[in-house]
Amino acid sequence: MNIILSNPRGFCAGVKRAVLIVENALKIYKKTIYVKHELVHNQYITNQLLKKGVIFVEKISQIPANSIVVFSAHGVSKKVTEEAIKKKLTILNATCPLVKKVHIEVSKSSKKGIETIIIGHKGHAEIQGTIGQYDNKKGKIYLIESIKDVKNLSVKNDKKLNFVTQTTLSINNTKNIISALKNKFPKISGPAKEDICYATTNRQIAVQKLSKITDIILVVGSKNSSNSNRLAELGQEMGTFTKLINSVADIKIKWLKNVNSIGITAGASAPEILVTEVIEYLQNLGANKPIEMLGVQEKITFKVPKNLSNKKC
Ligand code: 2E7
Ligand code: F3S
Repeated sequence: MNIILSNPRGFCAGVKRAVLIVENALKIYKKTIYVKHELVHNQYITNQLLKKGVIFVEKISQIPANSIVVFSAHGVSKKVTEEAIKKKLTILNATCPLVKKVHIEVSKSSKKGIETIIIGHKGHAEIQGTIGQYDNKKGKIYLIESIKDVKNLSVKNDKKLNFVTQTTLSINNTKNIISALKNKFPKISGPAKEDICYATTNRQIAVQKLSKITDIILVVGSKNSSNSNRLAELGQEMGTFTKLINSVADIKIKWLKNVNSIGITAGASAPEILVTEVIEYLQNLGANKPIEMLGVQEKITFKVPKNLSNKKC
């Protein structure tokens, strides 16, 4: 059995930055660090931080006044920021800079009263944060998830309309939704393509390539991780048996029957240690030394806020 490792895989620059923000905050402040939502959607990372004393909360009301709060990489609404300020919390913002960019777009549209359409998954933390940048009561922001939603959507003024997207969507699916939007609202403005980030794009391109040379793909990532789910969906759509696994413990031996070539990738929030554990397990079953599939080299880095470190991550 051959093991082929997807490239790129695993941590993106936004996740590296978010993890470093919390780790540095723990060292610098030597106080309880509260994190609003899961810092990133990965059970292993969450458990590691819990062990270090981090407290995860869903609401600002759960945090005592004057404490330190880290906003998760997925970003928060304006209301949440205001609530945190009101409570005199020290805010360490781990919102990914690529999400921040989308926030700025929505905020600009809101100020101008331009109706905005957001393509994304209802209930996801990033979507809640991005929708929450639109606070103009006269204008409106509409969430759509599918082409069917485009058909059912009606806006007040289709001459002044903008769209944005979640950063971790399926490239193919989003392309089709945007085409439908542009057909229905020819005057709509938005990003040149979409707001899907470089890491999501690169991992999807790689998994597509991986699916052509493997019998089965294991995607390391947690169940609530949007970008990891999109990788698993894509592998399956490409016709390769693909499973999303939280860790090596999720692997079922029956999946490996008659398999010659097994592909492994990891979502943007999944640490490499989990991939290593999967490789070790497969090698114990007799698999060959893993082969790294060639792919795009990612050079993007994001700085952590100055008060936490000058280091790049
Ligand atoms: C923030 C953003 O934590 P994740 O699994 O998040 P998703 O959005 O994929 O559920 O991955 C890293 C990440 C991706 N996007 C963090 Cl906005
Ligand atoms: Fe940011 Fe994309 Fe990662 S939005 S957190 S670089 S998956």
